[in-house]
Amino acid sequence: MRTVEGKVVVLGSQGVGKTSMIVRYVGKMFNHHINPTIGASFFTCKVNLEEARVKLQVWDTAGQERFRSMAPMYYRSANAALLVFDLTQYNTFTAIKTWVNELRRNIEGPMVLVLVGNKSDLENQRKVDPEEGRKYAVNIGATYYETSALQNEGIEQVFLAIAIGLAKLSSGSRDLMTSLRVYDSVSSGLSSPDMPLSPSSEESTTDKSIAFAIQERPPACC
Ligand SMILES: Nc1nc2c(ncn2[C@@H]2O[C@H](COP(=O)(O)OP(=O)(O)OP(=O)(O)O)[C@@H](O)[C@H]2O)c(=O)[nH]1
Ligand SMILES: [Mg+2]
Repeated sequence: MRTVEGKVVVLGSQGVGKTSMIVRYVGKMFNHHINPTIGASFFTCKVNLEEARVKLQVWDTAGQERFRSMAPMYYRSANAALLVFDLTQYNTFTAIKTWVNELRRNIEGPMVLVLVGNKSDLENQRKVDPEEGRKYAVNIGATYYETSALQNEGIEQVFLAIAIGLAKLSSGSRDLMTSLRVYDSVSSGLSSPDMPLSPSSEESTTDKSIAFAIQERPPACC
């Protein structure tokens, strides 16, 4: 079985629900008292597809303006970007366009893009039309999802889309191969302890684990 390891950066304005989405997916819960992310947090999870196992290293960035300058550290080596906005705050959708322009300016290789409008449970406060989100996603070559981390809607699909995108990227031409790690875990003997080949792990479609969550402090100002 082919194993693909890729880095995912999660970008978006403060408070759009980036961490809540990841915690919902990885931890299967919603924390009503989540703190704003400081610097960045790191999570890992695995998605088993028919054609490959995909191991995601997810970098959850901080949306607060004071951490903006740290973002390049995370997106430069990323194979996929999860671009999250809040469906009830139009300015957070506009902010995505700034992120996309920045990625275009700084990233040369191919990147899987997934655009997400979160907080779909707040339908009566919606400010971004689904059609507008969809159109913009097509424009930038992304897939579009609307989610509710609170009500656990659409979250699985988002991570599945990333995994499928990375698996496709890894089977593209060599010229397109980026920093993705691809190996055959059986024949190369590269199976790692955290990815056991036991029948139980094969049975599940997704295996999510919080490897560790770190809170990185920004470099001290001089
Ligand atoms: N109604 C609703 N609230 C949500 C949802 N997801 C997150 N929230 C709330 O939005 C607020 C911000 O959530 P976070 O996950 O911390 O947002 P973030 O994007 O990680 O924010 P930063 O780390 O500061 O960039 C919290 O009060 C969450 O409870 C959702 O799907 N629906
Ligand atoms: Mg956060």
